[in-house]
Amino acid sequence: MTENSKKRVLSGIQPSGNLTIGNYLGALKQWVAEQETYECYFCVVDLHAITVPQDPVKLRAKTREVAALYIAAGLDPDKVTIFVQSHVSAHAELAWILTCLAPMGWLNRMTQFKDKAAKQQQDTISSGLLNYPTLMAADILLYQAHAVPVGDDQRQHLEYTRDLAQRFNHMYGDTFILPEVMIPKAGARIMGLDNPLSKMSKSEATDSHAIYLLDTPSKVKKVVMRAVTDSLGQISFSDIPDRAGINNLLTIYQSLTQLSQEQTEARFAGKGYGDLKKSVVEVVNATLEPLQRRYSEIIDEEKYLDGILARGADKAQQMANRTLREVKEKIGLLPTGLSS
Ligand code: ATP
Ligand code: LTN
Repeated sequence: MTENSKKRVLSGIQPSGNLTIGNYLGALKQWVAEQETYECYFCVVDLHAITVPQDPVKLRAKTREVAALYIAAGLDPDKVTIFVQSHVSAHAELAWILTCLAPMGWLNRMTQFKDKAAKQQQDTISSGLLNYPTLMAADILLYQAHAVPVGDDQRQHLEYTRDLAQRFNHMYGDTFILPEVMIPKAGARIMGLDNPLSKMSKSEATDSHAIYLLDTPSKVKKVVMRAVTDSLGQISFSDIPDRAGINNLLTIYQSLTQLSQEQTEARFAGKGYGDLKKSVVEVVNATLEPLQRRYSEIIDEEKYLDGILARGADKAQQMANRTLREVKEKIGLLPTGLSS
């Protein structure tokens, strides 16, 4: 298939902390699998990260770190476009245009906003946090993405993106492709190891909450061996809340080994929770070892990484500006008169 006849995919991760195994299983792992089939755009969504307070020095470092992890996880910069969201100003511009079209009621319903706002002091919640899904819609619609590979928590934001695209198309004529959400069959929602009823999240502060992609083998072992389970002693998949800890460990194991649920359960027949935890430690460390090796090669090669991001921004700009020009024309913004 030629580049132009391929369907397009866009996705992104916020440089808001250390990437977790949840980010890997819900997002990165599917991205790597899709790079052969789709024309792919993967961005580090720094403008999303600043919807909550960030330290400027850390934000810059995390942005490079996340980009390096994209490559270390297996994305090939010669096949996919890797870029930093704020390097392509069309994102912020389209986000503003869509903000003027987005009913407040739609935004007020977003569960991620409610969850994140609940964790902050009322008077410090930014209007950017409320508008976050509109920026995400702009990210996706600028590239006329057919599909968006994300974890389960982003389903509602994708519906919002489609609704907004439909609204624009209805008001100004067909402009945007309506993107489909692409959720992995296993690993779409990895839960916290300290609290298997809440989603594993990179901005959660506690020590025993997550497996981070750059954790040492001994840190992985410590956090997995401490993971919350139950006292039933039964190793099987289950959606009963009391069994969420075991379900989560089995899910991590299953997603990393690519086994079916049946095969996974069969592997642990007659075994105890300690055996399951040890096996999870083994597969996690076997996955992280080559990723971390590659990461340490890339992160110190500043020129290599910056070159990839510069080329990525160039390529992304071409696509994004084409869509933005069309949008501006349709809504009646006066062109500069300069041909670009
Ligand atoms: P934050 O805590 O800063 O909100 P996050 O860890 O939830 O961050 P995002 O940057 O918002 O991560 O998400 C990046 C991608 O990773 C999204 O596609 C999201 O659905 C996916 N993802 C995040 N956490 C998980 C998880 N626990 N399980 C599966 N997928 C996840
Ligand atoms: N909102 C997403 C991150 C994100 C994203 C995107 C994902 C921002 N823009 C565009 C897919 C496509 C999240 O995971 N919290």
